Amino acid sequence: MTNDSEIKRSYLLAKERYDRIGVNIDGVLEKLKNISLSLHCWQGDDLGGFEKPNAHLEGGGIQVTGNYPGKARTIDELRMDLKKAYSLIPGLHRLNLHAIYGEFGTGLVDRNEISPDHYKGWIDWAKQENLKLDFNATCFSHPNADSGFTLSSKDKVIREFWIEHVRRCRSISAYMGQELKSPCIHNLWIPDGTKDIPVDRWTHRALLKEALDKVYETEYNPSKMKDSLESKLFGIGSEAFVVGSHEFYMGYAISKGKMLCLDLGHFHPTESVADKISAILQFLDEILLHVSRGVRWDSDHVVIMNDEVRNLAEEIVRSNALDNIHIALDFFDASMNRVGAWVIGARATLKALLIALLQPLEKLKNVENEGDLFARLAVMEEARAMPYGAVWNYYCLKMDVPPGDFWIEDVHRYETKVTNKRKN
Ligand code: RNT
Ligand code: ZN
Repeated sequence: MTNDSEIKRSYLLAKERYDRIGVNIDGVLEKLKNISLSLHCWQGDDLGGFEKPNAHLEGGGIQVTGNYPGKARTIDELRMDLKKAYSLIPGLHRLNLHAIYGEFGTGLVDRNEISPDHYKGWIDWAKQENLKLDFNATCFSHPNADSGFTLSSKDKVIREFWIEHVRRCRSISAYMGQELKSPCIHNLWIPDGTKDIPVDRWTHRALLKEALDKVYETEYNPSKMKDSLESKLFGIGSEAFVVGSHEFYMGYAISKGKMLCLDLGHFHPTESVADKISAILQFLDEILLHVSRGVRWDSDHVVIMNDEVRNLAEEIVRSNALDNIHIALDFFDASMNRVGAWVIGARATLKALLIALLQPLEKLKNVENEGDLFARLAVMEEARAMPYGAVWNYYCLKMDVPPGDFWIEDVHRYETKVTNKRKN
């Protein structure tokens, strides 16, 4: 049982301390409440999807490892698990779907045949649950992606197949956005690249540019859908060359007014994604973030509140860019309870945003402008010891979700009652 009065008492003490450093907690909590994370459906079933015959995640530069029991096997199970996860995350959030999660009936509906009808069930469910949707083309786990190339393939038939898929995904996104009255972000990531040093980088990039121009021919009203493009440094099997690199998509996005998607796991380990925010937003109005955690060769570990995530949140707040940044989660770990993984990542991201909103920004700007560099660093350091945990617990209580670690037992209970009964 949570001790509500203790949480309130700690909060009031914390509030006094924040007042003293010039931070208005009520304003902060109001801002936090307005932030919606886009929760990725694919953590719930290890990116399996619901195509028949079942697609297997093979190749495509990404890999899920682990065989923890209880993954969602059907759309209903996935919805049930998502609902559980949302109930443990404070705030109102979005759902990020991949194209392979449609309701395709019993036959095979190939990727170049999908239509809004296949996602009607998700839209109805989203309406019922008061969720908004985002969407992604699935350009991997398919025989036409086996060569390692999709939109940038030298094979015209393959290229056209994927162009058709992505075009359809954009129209499905527009339909979702219209139905749910909130712009649906359609994010495009393709696995294209090579394991070893290629000779002809040029042709693949030229082909990708040409294919993208076809994909984006149809213009949609931004009140219905918005496009974003996601770069990557390397993937499994594409260590030497990735067609859709950061420079490639940044050039494309800026020249066409599209959004850029920055995935925390897709850059050199010492490169700071936080630093890119204020640079890119000089040229683009909006950015999509894939909050993830890279660990050595993997770019998709469960998000925790590490320095990278904290720095990112801080930079968003310092750039006054909360309205320009869309925050999605992107990780998949099949070695632990999947609902728990969603909740860890979402709560960590929100906590980082809370800490960022609680920073004594005015004070920091003043000492910086005065050239007092020692004080700037000292204020930052002392801010780390402020009692944000008490504010977080109070916020959870206010938002009607378990504070502190009380949600862990909820996940265990759900595991015993629901997911452990699934025979995979
Ligand atoms: C892959 C990208 C991409 C995927 C999802 C499933 O490296 O990060 O965003 O994780 O599309
Ligand atoms: Zn990503």
